[in-house]
Amino acid sequence: MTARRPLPERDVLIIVDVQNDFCPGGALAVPEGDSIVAPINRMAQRFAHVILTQDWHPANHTSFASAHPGRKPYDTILMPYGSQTLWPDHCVQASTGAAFHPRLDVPHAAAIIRKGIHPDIDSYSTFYENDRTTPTGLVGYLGERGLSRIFLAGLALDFCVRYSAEDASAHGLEVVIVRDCCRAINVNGSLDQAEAKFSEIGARMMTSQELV
Ligand code: VGL
Ligand code: ZN
Repeated sequence: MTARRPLPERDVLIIVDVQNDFCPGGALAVPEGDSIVAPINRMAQRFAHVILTQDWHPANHTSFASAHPGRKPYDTILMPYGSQTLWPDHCVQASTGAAFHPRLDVPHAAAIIRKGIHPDIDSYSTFYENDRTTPTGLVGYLGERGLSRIFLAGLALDFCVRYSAEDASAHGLEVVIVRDCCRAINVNGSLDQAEAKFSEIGARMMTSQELV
């Protein structure tokens, strides 16, 4: 891609969960999670369409290990909607941990999709909750605006970014992963599984240097 040529009108950048709790010092810190903030800010300037997502759980959310006596973070349990990794309490609605990283600077973002708001179900994908059927409305939002190619950046590569990519691809959207603008949690083989999924769905890998 030639530098500075305007991106096609159908392109949208989705910045996933760049929140304090997913950065070093946070409750569910992703290694180097904060290192993606500066390149994301730079790259976002090239996009006319930007959407932010925000993990946004009620206290006692079912994805928290603390809600399951005898369980600890990173255990896996079976929920009515399938298998669920249990997490430390994180991104509790309106807490400092749930706030965007203070250096995230994307004032032209047009929408914020909040996910994981229902007490009894987790949500990684920014399109569907983990039952894979309860929608967030993002498919309709993108469709109505004619946005058909999504660039994904953020945290965590092996959870929210991965499931967002899968759902987007299932809806016929073209998916680009901006690899240097993502970081992974990497628990129980999740990073390898995510990479395998990305190639299975034909997601394109790019770097932010190719975009700025
Ligand atoms: C996420 C674990 C728990 C994510 C959210 O956004 O990737 N991961 N909640
Ligand atoms: Zn969460």
